[in-house]
Amino acid sequence: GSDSVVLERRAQRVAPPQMYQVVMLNDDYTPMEFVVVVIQEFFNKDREAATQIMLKIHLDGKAVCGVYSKDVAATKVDQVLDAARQAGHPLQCVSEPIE
Ligand code: NFA
Repeated sequence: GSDSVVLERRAQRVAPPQMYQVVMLNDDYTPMEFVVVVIQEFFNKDREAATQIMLKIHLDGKAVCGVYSKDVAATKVDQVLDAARQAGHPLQCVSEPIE
């Protein structure tokens, strides 16, 4: 009957994809302005939001810059590390599964 149709549709429903947060770490050497520009460029934040995230990293030791699918999060990490290395800064970031 119509109840079994509902149950079958529930059983077929797939789990949502695991999401990953990209966490940026503080260090003593990377200039604040560089961090703000990187957050604006790769995490699609305006200057005000990027500045707030940078200050949270500076004060707390780390902060979440964004939440993405696994592949996109890994690409964000690569982009940040490439930009930091090219500029000669030790800026670090990692992606980690949420929950
Ligand atoms: N702590 C760095 C400084 O004082 C700024 C910084 C912020 C570095 C966020 C890394 C991440 N120049």
